[in-house]
Amino acid sequence: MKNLFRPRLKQDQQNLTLSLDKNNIPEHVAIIMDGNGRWANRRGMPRIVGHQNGMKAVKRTTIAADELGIKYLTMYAFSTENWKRPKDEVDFLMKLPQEFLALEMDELVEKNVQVKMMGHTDALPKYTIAAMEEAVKRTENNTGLVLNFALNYGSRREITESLRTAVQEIASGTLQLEDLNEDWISSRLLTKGIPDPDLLIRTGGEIRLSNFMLWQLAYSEFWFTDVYWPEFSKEHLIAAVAEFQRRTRRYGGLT
Ligand code: V07
Repeated sequence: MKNLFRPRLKQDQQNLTLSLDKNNIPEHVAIIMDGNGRWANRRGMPRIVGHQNGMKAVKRTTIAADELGIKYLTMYAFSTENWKRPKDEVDFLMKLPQEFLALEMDELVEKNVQVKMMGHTDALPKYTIAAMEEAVKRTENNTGLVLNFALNYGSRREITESLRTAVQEIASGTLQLEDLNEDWISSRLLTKGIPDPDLLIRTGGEIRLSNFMLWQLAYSEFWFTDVYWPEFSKEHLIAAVAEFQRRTRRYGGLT
């Protein structure tokens, strides 16, 4: 099952990186990190081992993205649909932010990464929220790559809530109907202050959006791979960015 063509040498990786156009690096990359459970199953291990290894891939990919010059990285860690999974698995997932903080954060803090969060956090256990808030707080003065975790995120709910706000503000007279435009809506979404993704990556073989950033991905390039998330490496990220550059080159200078 091992991919014999995956470059293993630092030199190969540098050559791959050098093949990219430095002037056309996507500013914001969003990732649907799928295939953790299946990766574990294939090895005869419990699904949670897949999630554990998925967490390591989060750190690895963040560092790789930073090295390529990507400025914003949004990672879909838990969807509003994920509550339907077995309770044991959900309980385990809810402990991952804590574990990430304990095991993986030091290196990211050192690399000047800023952690942000988007999602409907009300429904999460207290210790999950506490760990996320600590990750955000520990990095709030950092100025490097923004690592934005989507946790208990659902795009239709996000859009629905902005619509409710709009109707309320119009009813109370604080918003005029003619001022309700695309910019107003964008400014009320959970991504406020973050540019729309230039590139969406989904691992794990499924070719769908699964209620992820429906508004924000309107003009993004999509890149899908069968690779399971725990196996995602810098080479895959470079391949995705290279494909992004091939597709956007024809507009060169015009966009
Ligand atoms: C989760 C690991 C990645 C693969 C996809 C699902 C499992 C990192 C976090 C995290 C979240 C917030 C934070 C620090 C770390 C995380 C969940 C699941 C729920 F401040 N990975 N990861 N959270 N997985």
